[in-house]
Amino acid sequence: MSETPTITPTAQDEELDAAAIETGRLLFAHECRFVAGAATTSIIPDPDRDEIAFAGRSNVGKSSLVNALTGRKTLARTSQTPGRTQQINFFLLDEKFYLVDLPGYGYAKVSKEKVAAWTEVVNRYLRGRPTLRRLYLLIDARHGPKPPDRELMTMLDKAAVSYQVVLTKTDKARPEELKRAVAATQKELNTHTAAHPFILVTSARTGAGVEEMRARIASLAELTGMEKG
Ligand SMILES: Nc1nc2c(ncn2[C@@H]2O[C@H](COP(=O)(O)OP(=O)(O)OP(=O)(O)O)[C@@H](O)[C@H]2O)c(=O)[nH]1
Ligand SMILES: [Mg+2]
Repeated sequence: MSETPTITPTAQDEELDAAAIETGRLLFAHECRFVAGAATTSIIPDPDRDEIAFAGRSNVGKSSLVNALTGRKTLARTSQTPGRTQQINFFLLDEKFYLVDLPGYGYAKVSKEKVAAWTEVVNRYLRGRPTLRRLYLLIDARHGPKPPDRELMTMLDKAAVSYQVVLTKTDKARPEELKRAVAATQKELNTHTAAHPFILVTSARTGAGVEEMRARIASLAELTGMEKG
């Protein structure tokens, strides 16, 4: 395990003050409950509230980050085996907005047919969700963006879905790996129109970057007025 990374979201984005961190903490201290698991587009909840979603390759740590943000270890199921999340899971935070945990793309250890089926569901969801305010695209801090991440970015640009990259598992990344991943991601972001220019840097294991991310989401919620419909 390496030291806590020195690159933090605040080093690159507008400074977060203590009040913003507290607002984020308070928001995520509210109740968060599972409301739906959709394996087909027909049973996705109506777009009756705003939402934010978590996407990325299998095993990158999407479900773990949802748990870290909400401070609940077992809200979203996680696994060492890629392909744990096989449906789109909706969690309602503070009765206000949904956190959406998506199945991963990439090297899931399940049948090709199954992967193809859920990829289709995820793509349809991403292209046609008017209430999706921000997609967090998770990328492993040891590896940086891979071809499937680029493909997703291009698709999101076309669909005009606002998204932001979150580097994950920084506790496992050596400082030079993290630096390389940040540089490669920044270079990639320059070519994508719908991408947020700043990168969030997190570890669900150590909690690094998690309170900053809560604060960012809280300010996004204020900005878009994420409220009950
Ligand atoms: N060291 C470390 N391990 C992590 C971190 N986040 C997740 N993991 C581990 O990575 C594995 C995959 O985590 P998940 O959260 O299930 O990943 P996922 O992206 O939801 O995976 P799918 O549902 O298969 O797409 C689990 O063994 C987690 O414990 C982290 O920040 N640091
Ligand atoms: Mg998962």
